[in-house]
Amino acid sequence: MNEQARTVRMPMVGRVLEANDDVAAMTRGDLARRGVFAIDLIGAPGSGKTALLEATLQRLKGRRRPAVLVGDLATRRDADRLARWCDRVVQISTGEGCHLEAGQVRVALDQTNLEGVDLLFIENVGNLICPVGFDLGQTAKVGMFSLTEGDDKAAKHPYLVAAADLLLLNKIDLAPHLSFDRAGFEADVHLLNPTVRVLELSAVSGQGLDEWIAWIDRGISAVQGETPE
Ligand SMILES: Nc1nc2c(ncn2[C@@H]2O[C@H](COP(=O)(O)OP(=O)(O)O)[C@@H](O)[C@H]2O)c(=O)[nH]1
Ligand SMILES: [Mg+2]
Ligand SMILES: [Zn+2]
Repeated sequence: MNEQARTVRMPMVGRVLEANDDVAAMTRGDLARRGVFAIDLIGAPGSGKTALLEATLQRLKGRRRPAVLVGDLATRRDADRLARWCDRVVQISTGEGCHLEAGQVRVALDQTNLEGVDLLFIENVGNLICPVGFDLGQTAKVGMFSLTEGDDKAAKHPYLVAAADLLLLNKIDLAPHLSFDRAGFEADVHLLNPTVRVLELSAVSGQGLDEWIAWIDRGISAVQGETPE
């Protein structure tokens, strides 16, 4: 057998904590009662999660009332970046934890004034693998890939692709400098999740942000039982 080509299948790091799902269900109920559209944003370190949230918060200023939870092993650098644009930001320090869990989100929400909040962003720990298996009580899971990661990453991370309600392909401004097969990437995505939308965008140039904001607006309308404009 060709050793280089051998594949060893590993079980998904998944629903190891049933208690996690119970806590997530409570959070989901609370957020739904409050009319909060909650997004769990999952992507690799450096894919541009915080950059996208910075650009998004700027665009939503004065029009929506967002809150943000951001998970990292260490530092509150992301929270400091985001606090420039939003006054309800909580950094969750996970220590050695490589994903957020529902209990951490619940504690952070208890420390957040949710009065009037209609939108919650949860920036998960930079990791494409185990965050997928931990329900946080979100309304939607958004997966982020970026051009600098290479066009094979959707195929290599099937659980995120399959679980995502929306996939973002960030750093599209760098396309002229990279050999990234966008059609091949989309084909891999749609083999794993035929209906998911792939939204190409750039947190830096702003390309695609109108569509992203429109998707968020539709999510808020749906949660609040409004007819979308
Ligand atoms: N060219 C380009 N750079 C980006 C874009 N989004 C993020 N970056 C850069 O990528 C790096 C990592 O971004 P960051 O938001 O910290 O990623 P995170 O770890 O996923 O939160 C930073 O240097 C950003 O300026 C983008 O759309 N285009
Ligand atoms: Mg970040
Ligand atoms: Zn983990």
